[in-house]
Formats: sequence, structure tokens, C-alpha cells
Amino acid sequence: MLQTLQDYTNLIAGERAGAASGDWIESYNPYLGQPWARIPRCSDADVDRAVAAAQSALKSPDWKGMTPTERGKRMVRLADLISAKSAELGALETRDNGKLIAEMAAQTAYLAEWYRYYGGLCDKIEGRVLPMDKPSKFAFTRREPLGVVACITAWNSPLLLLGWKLAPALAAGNTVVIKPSEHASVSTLDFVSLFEDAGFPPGVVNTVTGYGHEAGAALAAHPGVAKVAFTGGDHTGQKIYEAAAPTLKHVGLELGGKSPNIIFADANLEAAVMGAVSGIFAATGQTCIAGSRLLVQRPVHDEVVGRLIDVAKAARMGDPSLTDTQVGPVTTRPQHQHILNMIEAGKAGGAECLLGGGVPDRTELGDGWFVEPTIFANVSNDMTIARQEVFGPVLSIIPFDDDDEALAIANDTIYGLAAGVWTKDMARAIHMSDELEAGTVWVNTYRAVSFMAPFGGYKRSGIGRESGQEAIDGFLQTKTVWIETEETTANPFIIR
Ligand code: TXE
Repeated sequence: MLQTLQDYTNLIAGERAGAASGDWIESYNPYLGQPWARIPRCSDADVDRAVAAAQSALKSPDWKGMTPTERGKRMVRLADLISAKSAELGALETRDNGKLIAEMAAQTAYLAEWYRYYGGLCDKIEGRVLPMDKPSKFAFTRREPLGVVACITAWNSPLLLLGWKLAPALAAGNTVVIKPSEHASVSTLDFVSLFEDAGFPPGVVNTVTGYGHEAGAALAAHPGVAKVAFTGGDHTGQKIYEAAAPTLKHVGLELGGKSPNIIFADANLEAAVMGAVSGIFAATGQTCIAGSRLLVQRPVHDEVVGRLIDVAKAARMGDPSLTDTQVGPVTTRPQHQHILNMIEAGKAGGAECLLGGGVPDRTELGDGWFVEPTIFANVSNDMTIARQEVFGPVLSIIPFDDDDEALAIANDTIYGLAAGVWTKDMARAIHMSDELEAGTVWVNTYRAVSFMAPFGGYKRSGIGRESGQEAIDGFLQTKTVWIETEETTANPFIIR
């Protein structure tokens, strides 16, 4: 039966707009494997309009002239509106990206806190009076917005990943053009309606939807954009870095990972096994912080593997819009194929597939893009399955003997986004957290995030930090103002 597709449009300069070309992209419901909505397929002309709108808003008295305290109040008002609408936004995300409603609703409920937190910081952005070494000079610093910020986001957690960029960018006084993923744009297009109600002037927040190589590339290279804040794959991150180079834009890159989750023999094994499950099977492994390499100390290796299989086998797979589903589909057809290819690479590379390993043979799952929770044992760290990001429910288990070996394996990766350590020995926990090359280390927990906690990658996992107070620095630039306080005329040929 043909379904009527619902059209969602962009927000540019406070007005709703389709693409200048009139073209659309179908957005799929991954559980049904069917299109359910359409989003505009934008290109250069739309990007030019959105950037121009953001540039004009940046200089408008309504935004530039708004006091930081007032800006903060509007962000808090926005947070309240998000809280009131969070269930609806979570349901939209589930429909569009296929991730569990339990997960998406929790994310959209928590999302408001980023806007509250950064709303509170708006009027705490302070310059300094410098204790001058040149007595007649008075000098102070001001911290000013960068300009127009492009927020380019991925499909796995559209609104949360956006909030990590948008909230500090606005708090710092920038204006924004958002390019959500072509695979899951709908929640963003719906969400931006809240800005008018919260009292933000038109043009402060704009959107352009479309393909990465069209709208995304045009935005990343646009001379009117001062910073690109991006979440996505590392190869795309590299392209964005290159596109930003000719005009020397600032960049913030939150990229992928191959995060080690390390279980020592002295750990609380029940908690550790649940931590391993949450690291890889929650969100169907579609999270940058997936604990995709599970390092297990040999004395407890078999017990951990046995417990993991029991939990993973029992996980309820199905409709992501039901609150008791534990494993949903993956978000895109290409991603589905990529995961299956990686599973084949694991088998071909000699890893032992103990669970799953393909598409579930269950008619009740219909045409949804499902992959079985898959566990590989006896993985060595040089196998493809241990080196490349899968972004799916595929766990590689690697045995180790002692702390040094665990560290050597854990750090032997091009990535460095996160790591987990499970032990009751706090000296060991501290030592491991000192030595692990990762932007986040979790001890006896996994996949915890907060608006207060800086988040970002070492090595090829990214540049810059999101969340926490320091994130706002990434959206500000410092101006130093010098004032001569004496009436003198200095020698122009020497430095003053
Ligand atoms: O992400 P992309 P995709 C990883 C994961 C996955 C892989 C590819 O391993 O398999 O990336 O996923 C836009 N200029 N992660 O293809 O391509 C694109 O339209 C400017 C990790 O979805 O990185 C989208 O809005 N923009 C990750 C955004 O970039 C471009 C989350 C992300 O797309 C562009 C998702 C270009 N040339 C995937 N090309 C994480 N870190 O959480 C694409 N885009």
C-alpha cells in the first residue's frame, strides 16, 4: 500500500522553505524499510541563502544588541519548551532513525539540560583587565562570538549531537546554520520551530537539509562560515577539515572510535558484563562511543563470554517504538550492508563467531534493517574487525594477561574517543586512566555523558571538546583592546 509521505521544510531567516531546485529526498523508517517523509534536497543556492540569513542576524540589533542575560533567559525558555515537547521529539527520532524509543526518549528528555546549562553561562563570559607591564597603557580583553557556525550532524542521535554544538554556539552569541544527516533530518526540522516561541530573532538558527556531498560540502567550504562543528565518520571529518582549510575556518570534529572496554579479573563481573552489553548492543552499536573491543583478563575470560552470550541471546529484538524492545534495526541500508561486510571480514580474518553473524531469520521483523547481536571471540588486535569502526552490534573479544598488555592493546588504535575499565582496585583504575589514550575513561561504568563533562577524541577521534564549560571557548575569540592613558607621542620606529 502506498503511504502518503509527510513533507518537512527548512527554516531560513524565520521562514519555512523547500529547496530552491524543488527537489526532495525520501526519509526512511528503518523498522519498516519504507520511506515515510520527505526533506528538501538543498544545494549551493540554499546554503548561500541560509548563510546570508545567519550573517545578517549576527549583525542585527535584535541579536547583537541583546544582553547576555536576556540571551540566557531565552535559552532557558527554549529548554522548557524542549522539556514539554521531548516525548514527541523522541518518537520522531525513533521513526526516522530506528533507534529504540527508550533510548531516544531518554536523550530528548535530557537534551533540555544542555540549553539550561549554557543558558546559565551566557552572562558569565568575561574578559580580563591585564596587569600591564607598560605603565601608561591600559589593556583589557573581550570575548566575542566567531560569527556563523555550521553544525553538521550525524543520524545516530540527531538532536543530542546538535545540542552539544548549538547550545554553546548560541550562548557565545554566534548564529548558526544546521545541516542534519540526510538519513535522519526530521526531528531537527521539527525542533527548530521552538526557537521563535523561545524569542530568538529570525535568522539566528537556520537549517539546510540534503546530501553530504552537496549541501554539506557547500556549507563546510562556504566563505561566510567561521566555524564548522561536526559529528560523523573520520573520513568525512577529514574532508571537512580540508574544505575548511582554504578560508582557515575553525573546526570542531567529533569522530568515530574503536573503544576498548577492559574487564579485569577482580571486577564485579555482573556489572562488567552489563557494561559490555551497554557498550555495544545498546543503540544497536550505532554510537561513536561503542565499546567495540572487549578486553578480558584470561582468568575470567570464559565466564565473561558465557554470561555475555546469555544476555545478548535473550535481548528482545523488534519494533523500536515499543518500550521493552532492546535491539532495534540499524538506521540506513548502506550501514546495514557495511555491518554485514564487516562481519564477513571478521569471519574471513579468523575470528571465532560465537553468536549472531548475520541477518536474523525472523519473519516478524519484516523488511526492517536488522543485524543479529554478534560476538566474535579470539580476536587479535590486528584483525580488521578490531581496527575499523563497525558502527553496529558487533563485539570483538580480545584476551589479555596483565595491565601492561591491556594498555598496549587498548592504545594500539588510530582512534581515542573513549575507554572503559572494570576493576575493584582503585590504584589500577587511576593508573589505567592515566595511560589510556582516550578523551573519556569510564571506570566501573560505561556510556555515561553529561552536559557538564567535556567530551571529545584523542588521535583520529577528533579535535576539540563538546559539553562542559570549556566547550564554550571553542565558539569564542578573544579581542585585546589597548588604550594609551598619557598624552605622549612615541617614536614610530620602535615597538611600543
Ligand atoms: O556519516 P558521515 P555516515 C561513522 C560510522 C559510519 C560512518 C558513515 O562508522 O559507518 O561514519 O556514516 C555530512 N562535507 N559515524 O555516512 O558521512 C552528512 O550529510 C560536509 C560515526 O552517516 O560522516 C551528515 O550530515 N558534510 C558517527 C554528516 O556529514 C558531509 C556518527 C555525517 O555523515 C560530507 C555517524 C562532506 N563531504 C557515523 N559528507 C559518530 N562519531 O558518532 C557527508 N557529510
